Amino acid sequence: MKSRQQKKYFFIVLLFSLLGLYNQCVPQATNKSKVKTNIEEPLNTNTTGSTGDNGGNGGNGNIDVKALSVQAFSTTTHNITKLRCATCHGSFQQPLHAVPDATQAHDAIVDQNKVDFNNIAQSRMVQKVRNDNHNCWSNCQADSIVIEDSIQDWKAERDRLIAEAGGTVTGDDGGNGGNPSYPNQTSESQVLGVEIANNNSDDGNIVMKAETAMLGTPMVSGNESGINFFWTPDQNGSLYQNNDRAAGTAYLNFAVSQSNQYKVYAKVNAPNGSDNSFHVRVTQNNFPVTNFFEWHIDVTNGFEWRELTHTSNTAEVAFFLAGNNTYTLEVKTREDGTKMSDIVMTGDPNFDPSTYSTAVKTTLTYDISQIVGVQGVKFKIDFEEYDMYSYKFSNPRIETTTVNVYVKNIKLIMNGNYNPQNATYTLVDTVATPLNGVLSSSALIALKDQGLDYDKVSFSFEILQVQ
Ligand SMILES: [Ca+2]
Ligand SMILES: [Ca+2]
Repeated sequence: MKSRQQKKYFFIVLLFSLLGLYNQCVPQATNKSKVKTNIEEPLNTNTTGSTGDNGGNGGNGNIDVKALSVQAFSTTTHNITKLRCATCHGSFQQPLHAVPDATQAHDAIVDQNKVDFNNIAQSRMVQKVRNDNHNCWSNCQADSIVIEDSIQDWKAERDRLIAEAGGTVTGDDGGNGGNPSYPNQTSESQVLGVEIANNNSDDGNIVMKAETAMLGTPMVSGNESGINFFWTPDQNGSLYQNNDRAAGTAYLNFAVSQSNQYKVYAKVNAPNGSDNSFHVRVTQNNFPVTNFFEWHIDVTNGFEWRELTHTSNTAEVAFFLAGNNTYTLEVKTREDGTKMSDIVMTGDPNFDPSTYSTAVKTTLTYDISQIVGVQGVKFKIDFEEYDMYSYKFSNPRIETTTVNVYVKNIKLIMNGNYNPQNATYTLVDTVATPLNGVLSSSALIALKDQGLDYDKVSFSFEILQVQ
């Protein structure tokens, strides 16, 4: 029997599906934040107060800074959101910054750090429109300026009201000013989405996601049941030669750290004998590194993993790539109607795609020399986006070349706060040595707080000292 929570979740998904038919309000990222909020509701109660007015409460005696901020907001940015964003963010779409109630709309922005009063241009509310072209109402650049100006007015008016009430603004947007402090805390990571983009770890398998491909028409992107792919839509049953300029091409850049013989696997949808082939090759600076492989794919049932082969004989393909180089994988349409999703290039002869997670992984690295008092000591932990709602952390380790380090009770701090649900590494009680710095073999699955575009993490250690 379904629990009440499951029914509620199902209803939300259904609601979003229906709404998605009528408007553009339901991009993936926001959809998940809606669901996340429902899951996490009980957890947020302790953070609301601490982030408060971006740390602006300190030292103002009995002046209610937040009330003044709401008052200022109601005559500035709130007018814009009510006018331009209410269709979605005024009713069902988190953050609810366009609802009629000024306090609720204000808190939706402030408590989720959508505005940075110290750097208004960098505020998520501005960036979302300026860089992400998020539901602009006219020209995205112009619209982002309207939002930016309104936030400037909001801040100026708020500060004026505070001054009028006899206070001063202190610790304005000190970020974590109101957050609790934790022992032996590392610096914060960058926003996790940036960490992933900058620091793709290489475990010998190179993952390429369809959604990162640069596409030349008639190759286009698509999404089915959450699976991103590219394809040339099946139109005239066309069959293209590999030198046909009319064929669509997907270009995927990748970096190789280790020299090796590489094989290629891809998750493909090849439903029948006329929709089941690609041309594939590797290039470097537009020069071919391999010839084109003519990949005839065994017909699939939906998306399935297949290994790249050559010609209708399906000869096995492996090719040498030199390490410390960047390359491009070119996937060219042969038969239209064939779809390609995730791709893995592997130097592992025993690679098994069915058990491999194509989530893009990265390693978070923290310099902890200041904490332990010895130069060159680092704390590292692998990170990936686990699913729509959660992150996965694994393989926490200390990198030390000269000293042993005693490590006890590690806490994951997300956006300045520790969530007791993320207690996996609090059990750590071990000594890391230059030969073996592994701290735990367990993985920690942590609920997202505000998503890849916002969340930053640091770590705290009850004990972290040279032994
Ligand atoms: Ca076809
Ligand atoms: Ca065929």
